[in-house]
Amino acid sequence: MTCYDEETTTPSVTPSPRPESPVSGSASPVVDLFKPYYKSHRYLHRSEVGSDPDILDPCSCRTYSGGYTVTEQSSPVSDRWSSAVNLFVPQTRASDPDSVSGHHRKGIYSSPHDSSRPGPHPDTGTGTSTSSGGPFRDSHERTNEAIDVGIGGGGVDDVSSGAVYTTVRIAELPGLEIISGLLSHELQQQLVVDTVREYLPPKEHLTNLDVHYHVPRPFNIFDDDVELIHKIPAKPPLTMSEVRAKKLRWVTIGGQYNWTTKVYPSLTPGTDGFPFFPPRLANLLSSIFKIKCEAAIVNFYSPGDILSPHQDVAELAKADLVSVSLGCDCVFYVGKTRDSKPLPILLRSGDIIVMGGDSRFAYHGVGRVWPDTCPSFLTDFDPGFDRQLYRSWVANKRININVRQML
Ligand SMILES: O=C(O)CCC(=O)C(=O)O
Repeated sequence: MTCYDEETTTPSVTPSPRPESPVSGSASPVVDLFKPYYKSHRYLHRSEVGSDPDILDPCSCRTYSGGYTVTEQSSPVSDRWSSAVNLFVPQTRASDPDSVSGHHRKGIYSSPHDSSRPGPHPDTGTGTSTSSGGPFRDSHERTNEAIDVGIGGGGVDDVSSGAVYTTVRIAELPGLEIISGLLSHELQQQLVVDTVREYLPPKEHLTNLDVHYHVPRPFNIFDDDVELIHKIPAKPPLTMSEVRAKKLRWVTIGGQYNWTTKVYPSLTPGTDGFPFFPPRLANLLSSIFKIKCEAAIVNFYSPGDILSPHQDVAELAKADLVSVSLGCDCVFYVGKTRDSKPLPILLRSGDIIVMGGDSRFAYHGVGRVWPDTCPSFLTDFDPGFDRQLYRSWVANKRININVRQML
């Protein structure tokens, strides 16, 4: 891993030392074109993003003029997805009349132009625009059109009416999709709760902390009565508030990728002894994406953390990689190779990046996580555990659920 600065708290255990991909063609890059972006965005304020034409905002693509060819499509949400969502969100929460529920009911899906989000409101003007030569239409206009005429798209085959989501594609990066508006607020809440309740606790689910500490299992990051004892007796323990504040960087679920040997376990997914992959999450994602969910890394970012550019090449499968963003906003970089100009993308809570096809092995990384940008629907609800602790933890966190098919 190349670390561009000292901001990453635990560089030796951050999830980025990926091997070089055979598809990149070159051994080590001659010129690293990602590096200047990390440097220049390091102190970029969130309010400045809207006026930076070099950063693609999936909610207002027409302001982008950074050189990539951007197209945007609105699509109705499918019945298949609605059913998967209803299975995912427990009935008690789904039946809350003030919240969301129900098949096809409007409001189950968050708007890609969510007005409850912090930061500048996206541009909802009308008309036809071009990025660097690629025509696209304003997403608001397309959204209405999609509702009115009920056209499909984005691989959805069983089309329902009402809810829509948007897919942004980049001509120079075929197979890359940025999807907004597919995950309702309630679904995002449930994913964050599941991260704490289901993904972190099992002893099979290793975290970056396991390298140096005895992590108590089931691991409960809100249990302030316990400390994590250092494996070297002379070293001080870690308090749970330090864990929450910055020290916890990732947990692996399902097939446990070994960051030292850089291989997945030899066990076949689904056979005895293979670590548990949460079935509801698998069902949810595989209902719409071309992936068998077998392994995932859940990344936890605090403001100041970065993830250096890398490729994800450990998986034998060429299936899509599906990456879900929750919590604070960030700038995500993606480029074909390390020495091609990366595309900076503003990611918000609920956005999904799909890396498939020719972009499955693209270089990517995270350059900046903005403090105080976690949407209120993720901070102000009852998560079922200590509300104060939860709130102060999530308010400045970005959580990324990065799901892969191994074989
Ligand atoms: O946090 C993200 O959006 C990307 C994470 C990632 O690239 C990875 O875990 O390999």
